[in-house]
Amino acid sequence: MDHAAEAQRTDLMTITRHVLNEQSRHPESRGDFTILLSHIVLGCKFVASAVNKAGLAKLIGLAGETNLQGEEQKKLDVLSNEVFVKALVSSGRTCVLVSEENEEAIFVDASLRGKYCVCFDPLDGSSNIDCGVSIGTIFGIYMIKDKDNVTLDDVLQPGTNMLAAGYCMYGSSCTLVLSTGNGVNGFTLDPSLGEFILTHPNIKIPKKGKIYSVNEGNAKNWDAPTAKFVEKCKFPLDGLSPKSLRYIGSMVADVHRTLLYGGVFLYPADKKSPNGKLRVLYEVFPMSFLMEQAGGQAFTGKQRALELVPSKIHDRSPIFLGSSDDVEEIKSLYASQSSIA
Ligand code: AFP
Repeated sequence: MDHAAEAQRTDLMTITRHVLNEQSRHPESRGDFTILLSHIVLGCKFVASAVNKAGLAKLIGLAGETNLQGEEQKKLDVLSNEVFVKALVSSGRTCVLVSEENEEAIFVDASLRGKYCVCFDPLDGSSNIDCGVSIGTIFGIYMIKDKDNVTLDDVLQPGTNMLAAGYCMYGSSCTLVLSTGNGVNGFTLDPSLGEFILTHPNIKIPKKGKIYSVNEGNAKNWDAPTAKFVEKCKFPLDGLSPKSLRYIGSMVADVHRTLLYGGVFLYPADKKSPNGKLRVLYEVFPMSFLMEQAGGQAFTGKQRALELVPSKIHDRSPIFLGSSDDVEEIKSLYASQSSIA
């Protein structure tokens, strides 16, 4: 990057300007999505600032509660959740919210109701907070079917119905990656301006990658296709170099690297967790949407991930996502297993 030229840049594409540009291509649009997004962006900025200050402010540490997955909740999780719920409700554009931190869906009061449903994990990867490793917020946005008759079915929709998805990574820089169904764009927070600036336009994942990303500590419980795929990554039969293993254990960071460098991220089913670990509505769907929009694929071991239909808001699913050729290889391993069975 030419830093001198960057410093002189005067035509900045902020995330708001970008979304307004997209909106102008839909003359019927009344700006509701732009308003909703600006509230999500506000939440991300708040969490970015809280994450940066956490060590100093002694925000790190247990809040003394456990969330519904039985995980210890950190203060930052609690804070981030409160910030996002309040930001989304006050946007006046949401109707139903599903958060990783709330057992039940939140139905917004009729006076503040809008047409969007947002499913989100306010601070994913929270076990990484104490050691300063990248963590993130993940979100997926749907449109409700009938504003006057809102039910859980409005969020229990297949991922193919999602209008937009994104994540914000709180790492060495703060990066917000967004797709509104027209490709994927990445914006980096300029702390001096307090604005997300377009830095990664039209992200396309490489067709094939050199990295695989998985928690190999679970290998003894994997099914045969997963074990075979990982074996092939390490000992390729076709004379190619082995793939490198990279695993942070923070989905946003692992998926962000996969999106930019290519390769595959997997959190498969295993004997102990037949549905894997990751949650459909606010982990699997948004990341699968982004992967497909960037030219990659997302597969559950049985089907295209976005075609799942969750039956409960905190459902989990195995997931394999990343470069198209790599996911294709996994699909064919599962296909040959089912043809043997
Ligand atoms: P935490 O929020 O408990 O750190 O879990 C993070 C996460 O949901 C996701 O971000 C990671 O990809 C995955 O779990 C890591 O799981 P393992 O620790 O089992 O590898």
